[in-house]
Amino acid sequence: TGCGTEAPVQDLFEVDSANVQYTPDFINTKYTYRTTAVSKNANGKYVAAPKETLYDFKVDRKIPKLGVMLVGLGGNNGTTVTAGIIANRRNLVWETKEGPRSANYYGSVIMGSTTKLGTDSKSGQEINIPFHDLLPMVHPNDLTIGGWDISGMNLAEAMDRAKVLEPSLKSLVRKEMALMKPLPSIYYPDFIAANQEERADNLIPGSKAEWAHVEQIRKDISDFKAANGLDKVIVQWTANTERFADIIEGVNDTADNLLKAIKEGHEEISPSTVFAVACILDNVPFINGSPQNTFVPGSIDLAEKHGAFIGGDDFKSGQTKMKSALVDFLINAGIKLTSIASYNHLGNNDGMNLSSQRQFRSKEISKSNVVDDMVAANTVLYKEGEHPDHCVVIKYMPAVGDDKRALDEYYAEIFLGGHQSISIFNVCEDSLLASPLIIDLVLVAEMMTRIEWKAHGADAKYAGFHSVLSILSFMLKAPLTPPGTPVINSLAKQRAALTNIFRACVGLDPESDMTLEHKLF
Ligand code: NAI
Ligand code: DG6
Repeated sequence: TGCGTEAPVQDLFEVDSANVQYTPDFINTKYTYRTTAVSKNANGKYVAAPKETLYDFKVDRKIPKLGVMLVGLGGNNGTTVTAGIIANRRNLVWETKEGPRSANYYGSVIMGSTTKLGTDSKSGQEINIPFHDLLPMVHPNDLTIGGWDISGMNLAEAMDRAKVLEPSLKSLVRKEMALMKPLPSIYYPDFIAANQEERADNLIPGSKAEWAHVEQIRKDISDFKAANGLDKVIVQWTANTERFADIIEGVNDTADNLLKAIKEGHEEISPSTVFAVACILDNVPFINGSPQNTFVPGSIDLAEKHGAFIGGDDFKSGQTKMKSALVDFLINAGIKLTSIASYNHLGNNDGMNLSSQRQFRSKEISKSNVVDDMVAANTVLYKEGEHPDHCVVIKYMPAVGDDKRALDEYYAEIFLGGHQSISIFNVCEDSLLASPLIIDLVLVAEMMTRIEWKAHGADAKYAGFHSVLSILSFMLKAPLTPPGTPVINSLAKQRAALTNIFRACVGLDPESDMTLEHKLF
């Protein structure tokens, strides 16, 4: 290793570089960030100049005992992810009509995918390692799970209601799930569909925002932490999609106004924003897995003031994940995509909530914006302001339950006026696709709490990443980014950002895939 002590044996690899030092507690790295600065000269010609910036990264190697609290614990996602973690922790195997199945983390980029570490110095072959081993990350089997729901069902009954898991698997986790009961939550009926009222039987009193709600949530988190001997907690919203909140000057536009509005019981503050505020005040990372505008400007301002992490919005599981890969492929292949017709129907409780217009509108917005940056980047195919037609339809069809059907038609113009049509029929088992994303969001958000960096030099002070964790974009449909910074929707770019930031933390250059070592004649 560089000039420090040996990396502990639990690390799968160590970096042999003078720029990287391992101590028992930290990995310290001097990293050269190489970019290209572009300007225009007097003749209007672009001038591209290679630029180098030196940073110091510091990664805390101590893996904490981590808790995750889900808002919406008794829903389809909440029960599926909980049962999935129990199944993995206990290495369960269960019978299905196709034979025995065993617990896995398929669908999690952190637990189910690998990344290229480098090239074998002797054979020239790629060496790939599990993504999870790039940095010292929490293992999902070690997560302690808790949370809130407006429905008071224990998780065994709630997983039956969800109709997601095989009966044979349910019977193996039933005992443990039955012992788990969501904490009472806040319910402001105007924010979710009226058809949800029936399940709202586990409530903290009050039907609009109030400061006591913030305090109760903060208490719930600190009680959960103490009761389970946890070092850290991450909170994630996987509750019903809310309608958008109006952005009102003096109410939710700044941190101070937002706090005041909650104290005054303003009706335009949503439950998800109240949860976000409670978490931010205690520096508990808060991630929004639904499409609504939880992060009104005042909550982003508050997070920045407290240096607290927030991330969102809306899990990107089946149809949209496919879209952010396919549109990237088409446009980068020089094919002019002219329309996307995206239809889907589903029959779970999420679908029932989305059958209400105002909640559907939140989802429509988050599903519609996912191609904007890819279109805007291709100035050869699209004139300024030109955009493919894009239509999103969602219908509630109880019979198909959680097995959402997504039908997409991509229509594109090709060489010399020809056309290419791609039709996709995608059966997205909604909660089984979303649950691994919930895990990834927790693991990455936690990792980010242990990374500090600064400009290289004696005077600079270490700091964390910006409060808005745009590194989580791969898992999210409408990625929240620091105010004024670009949104990246391309799935490939999102994964590259995640991989290469992690590589930078251990002093490794971005993986360029140039493989020049194999190309010299
Ligand atoms: P679900 O309807 O089964 O579960 C939501 C749960 O939240 C319910 O148990 C409900 O009682 C509870 N809830 C509602 N308001 C609450 C509040 N104020 N406090 C605490 N609990 C509350 O829905 P599902 O399928 O689990 O999805 C959850 C959210 O994730 C939805 O907003 C959905 O749009 C979003 N989502 C789901 C994806 C998926 O593939 N399953 C992907 C992308 C987003
Ligand atoms: C209808 O699309 C219901 C939604 O909640 C989705 O199932 C969820 O947002 C996942 O969407 P996608 O587009 O990532 O499959």
